[in-house]
Amino acid sequence: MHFQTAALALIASSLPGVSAHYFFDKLVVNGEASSTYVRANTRAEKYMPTKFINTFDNLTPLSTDFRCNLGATNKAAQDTANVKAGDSLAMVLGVGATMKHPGPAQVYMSKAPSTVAAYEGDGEWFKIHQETICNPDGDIRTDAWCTWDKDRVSFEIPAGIEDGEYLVRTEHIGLHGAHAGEAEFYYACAQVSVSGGGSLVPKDTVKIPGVYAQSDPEVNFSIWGTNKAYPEQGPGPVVFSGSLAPDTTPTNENTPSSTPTSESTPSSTPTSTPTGETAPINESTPTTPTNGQHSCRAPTRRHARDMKV
Ligand SMILES: [Cu+2]
Repeated sequence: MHFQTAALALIASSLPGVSAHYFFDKLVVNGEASSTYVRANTRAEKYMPTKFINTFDNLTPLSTDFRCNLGATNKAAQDTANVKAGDSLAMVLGVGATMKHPGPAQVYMSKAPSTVAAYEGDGEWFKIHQETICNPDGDIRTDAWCTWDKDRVSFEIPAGIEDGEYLVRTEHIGLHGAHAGEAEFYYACAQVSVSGGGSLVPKDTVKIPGVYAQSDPEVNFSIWGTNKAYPEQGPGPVVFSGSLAPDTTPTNENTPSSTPTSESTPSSTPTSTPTGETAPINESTPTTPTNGQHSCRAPTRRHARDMKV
């Protein structure tokens, strides 16, 4: 339910122990959810997102701890999950939260040189899963997104990857503030040991940090006003298919007529750093979102609408 007045929201935000925003804290293996495989972060308020600006705990997507979250890059989880290549897994949000922010989800993996418990994620990362728009007729501010109101991101360990120990990083990006440079990143790492795999080494790899720039159209995107289509590839690199056929050979003769220019900032997206934290700078942006979207700009704000009061 939505709060009608700021006063009520303020009261709600001061309630102790009430969850706001969200965090991934469980890995589902063979149908069983366990938090022992997931690296815990050390945030004072661990459900708060990382942002490029007006962030929390001084963490941004350009920080080393953007790999696994604050304090979790060099701190092992309790356990490492034994999984098979091809297995279906999921990462689940804590405290019964659901992803009630519009935006995509991604899952990345990075192979540890030895044990994943000792691995700080400074190697190559590849994307194994991506969820963007599932319901094109839906509202891009809410239920158009595959992730909308779900409590988990489900994915498969690619069948062809090499055996070994890996970090698995699941991430959801809330885009409601992205028009003003304030995309919200929610992410955590699980530890897995893969067996039964193949010999494929993914090519489209990235470093974390480094996977996103603030000007990337996928994270600098307005869901307000007149919407453009969300970039199909999603944030970061292309998804590794895990198949034996290299995906470098075009399967039809219609090669793209032009090199995508998507690295440049879309003209309708605000490119300047917001001058203030208050009003969206796009005039077509509703000043008061009416669908339950709140602004997460001020560090003191909470998700009043997520609170069951
Ligand atoms: Cu938020």
